[in-house]
Amino acid sequence: MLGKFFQKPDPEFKDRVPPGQHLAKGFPVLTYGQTPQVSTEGWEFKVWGLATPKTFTWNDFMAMPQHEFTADFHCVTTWSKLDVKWRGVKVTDFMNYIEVDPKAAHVMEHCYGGYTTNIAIEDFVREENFFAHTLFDEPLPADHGGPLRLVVPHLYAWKSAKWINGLEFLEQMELGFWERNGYHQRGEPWAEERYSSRW
Ligand SMILES: Nc1nc2c(c(=O)[nH]1)N[C@H]1C(S)=C(S)[C@@H](COP(=O)(O)O)O[C@H]1N2
Ligand SMILES: [Mo]
Repeated sequence: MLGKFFQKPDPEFKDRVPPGQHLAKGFPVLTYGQTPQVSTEGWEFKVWGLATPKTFTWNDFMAMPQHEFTADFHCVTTWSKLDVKWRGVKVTDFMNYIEVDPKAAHVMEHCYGGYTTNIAIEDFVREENFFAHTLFDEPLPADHGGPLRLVVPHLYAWKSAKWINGLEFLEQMELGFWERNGYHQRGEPWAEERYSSRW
C-alpha cells in the first residue's frame, strides 16, 4: 500500500499518526454513493429529537462566530492527513443557539444524501469540533462536503459528516450508516476502534 498513494510517516510527525495509519498524499475523497449537489440558497439545517426543534438558514450560520481551525484527519481505511486548514463555526458556539434536553446523551448526524453517523454528546460538544465551510481558504468543495460539513478531529473521519443538515438529539444510542455496517460505535483512532466487536 505504500508508494504511489501513501508516504511513510516522517519521524517528526510520527507521534501524530495513529497506529495502522499512513500519511496520504493530497486530500483523498471518501464518499459512499453520490455527491449531493447542495447550494447555499435554500440550504436548511434542522435540530430535533430531545431539543427544541429549530431550522437554520445559511445566513444564520454565517452570522455565528467564525474561526480558523487546523486539524489532523484520520480515515479508518488507513490514510491520515495532518494540518488540514478549515474555517467555520465551533460546535460549542452553535450549542448556544439551541435548547437541548438534559436527557440527551447521543446525537445522530444527518446529511443531504441520507448519510447518518452517531456520536455521544460528550464527543460531539468539544472545543475542537466545528462545522466547516472553507478548506485551505477556498469554499469547501462539494466532494469534501460543501457547503457545510462537521469536523470531529479526535475520532475517525466517518464521524465528520459531509453535507450535514441536521442533528437529532437522543436519549439512547442509535447506530448510523457505517455503524450499522460493522464500524465501531465510537471510532477513536489512537485506540484503533475501527470495527464493532459485534462483527
Ligand atoms: N455525508 C457523508 N459524510 C461522510 C462520508 C460519506 O460517505 N457521506 N464519508 C465519511 C468518511 S468514511 C470519511 S473518511 C470522510 C472523508 O472526507 P473527505 O472526502 O473530505 O476526505 O467523510 C466522512 N463523511
Ligand atoms: Mo473514512
